[in-house]
Amino acid sequence: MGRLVVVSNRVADPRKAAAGGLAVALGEALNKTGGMWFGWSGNIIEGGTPGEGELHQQQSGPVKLATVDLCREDHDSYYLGYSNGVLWPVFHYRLDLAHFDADHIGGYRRVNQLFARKLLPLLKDDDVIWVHDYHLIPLAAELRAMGCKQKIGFFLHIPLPPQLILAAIPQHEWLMRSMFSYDVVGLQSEADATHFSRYAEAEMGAEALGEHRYRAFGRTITCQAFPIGIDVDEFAALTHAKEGRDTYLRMKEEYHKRRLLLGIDRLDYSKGIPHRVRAFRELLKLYPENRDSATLIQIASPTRESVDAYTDIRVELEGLCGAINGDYGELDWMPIRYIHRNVARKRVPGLCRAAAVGLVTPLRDGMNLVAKEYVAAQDPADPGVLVLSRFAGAAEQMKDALLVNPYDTQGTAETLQRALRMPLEERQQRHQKLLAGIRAQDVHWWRRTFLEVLEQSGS
Ligand code: ADQ
Repeated sequence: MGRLVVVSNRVADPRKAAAGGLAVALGEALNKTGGMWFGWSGNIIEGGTPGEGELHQQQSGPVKLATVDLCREDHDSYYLGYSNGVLWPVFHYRLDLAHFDADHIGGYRRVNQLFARKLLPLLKDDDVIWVHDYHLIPLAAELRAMGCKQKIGFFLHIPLPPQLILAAIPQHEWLMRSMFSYDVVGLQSEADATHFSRYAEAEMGAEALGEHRYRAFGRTITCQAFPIGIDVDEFAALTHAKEGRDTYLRMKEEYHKRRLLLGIDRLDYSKGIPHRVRAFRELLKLYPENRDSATLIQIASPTRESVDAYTDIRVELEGLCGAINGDYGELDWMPIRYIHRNVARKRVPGLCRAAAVGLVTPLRDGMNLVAKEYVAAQDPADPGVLVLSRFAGAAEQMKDALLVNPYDTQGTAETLQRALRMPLEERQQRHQKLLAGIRAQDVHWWRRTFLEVLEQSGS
């Protein structure tokens, strides 16, 4: 295989300790091939010229990090306006939260063209390019228009919604057509792959050739599910490392009389956090014995705070947690500990291990890695129970979790009660199966499989 070139909105230095599983897994492949990671630098240039941006290049071991600055206008329309104000809500089935502002599409196109212009001269003939996520859907089309002949793959980390939801985006035909400039389009779940296939056949008259291959606009592409995983061994090792262990012991000491339920998410409306908190309130109401034993710890890290919908969800959640603590709290017990901060990555495994129940209840999620992290961190001899939304991509693989419909408050509360009371033997059996599943399809499997299919593709 030639050199791997990864392109994503943000670039992570794979050698930095804070890098998560994805950066580490891609970093491994980049290290092997002496590749390049290309994306936005994170710099916003006030008063800069739209469509222009300085390129920075830096070597990190064998990997080249190449990044481009964005001017304020481009950043606001490409990143805040179109990527996070249109694509993120619509792809998470939230048409009500989408703002279809005609100015934003211009910025989205401009930045994709800028990336293509800056990337093209850095490419070698036998490079294999792997583009990530919704910010960069038209990148391959822009690169092809400039003469790029290399293999280009695309992986969408978020869900791909059904045809009639996608069709609400005024530029849906242009967006979906641009996927045909890739050689391989990777999606998180079989459900997403079905949505692609229906859209491609119904809206674009694509011909399904079998074995995940589709032909339209004079090109043949492969589109299939490659469910992303985590680095299970790395995560389990972090559970036993100093910070993981210290966190676990501290939690056990602090909450020795309590059963912990844990939620860890970015504070995003797709994660269903208020629904989860309402289900917890229902648990306290329906099963009062939990009032002096259960505690919900909800850690929600700040994200995209300059998009209005994110301010709204924060206000809603704070009101809800305050009300429940006011209604049910005692002098020596608060039912909910809500923390609006990021927790250091090395502490997350210890937190997960200390929790009797892991709550992963998004309203819609491409995959959700926290579900897999929770399982990886458990003590196999006395594992906790994963309560997982059927609307997370992870639910397709993790059938041995307790699956819930997060919109059904009472049903979720009943499942929480079941999780809290589950006998040891059943917990062990479920955990064993879940662990085997996330091991078989871990992040290395994901990267290998995607790159093999990309390597073998040819149109
Ligand atoms: P995200 O929406 O960011 O990712 P997720 O898959 O849950 O969601 O990954 C979040 C990561 O950040 C996990 O590793 C988690 O431990 C960590 N994290 C979250 N909140 C944290 C907090 N408060 N403190 C510390 N760490 C925190 C997108 C898609 C997902 C898809 C991934 C990968 O939306 O569906 O699974 O990409 O493809």
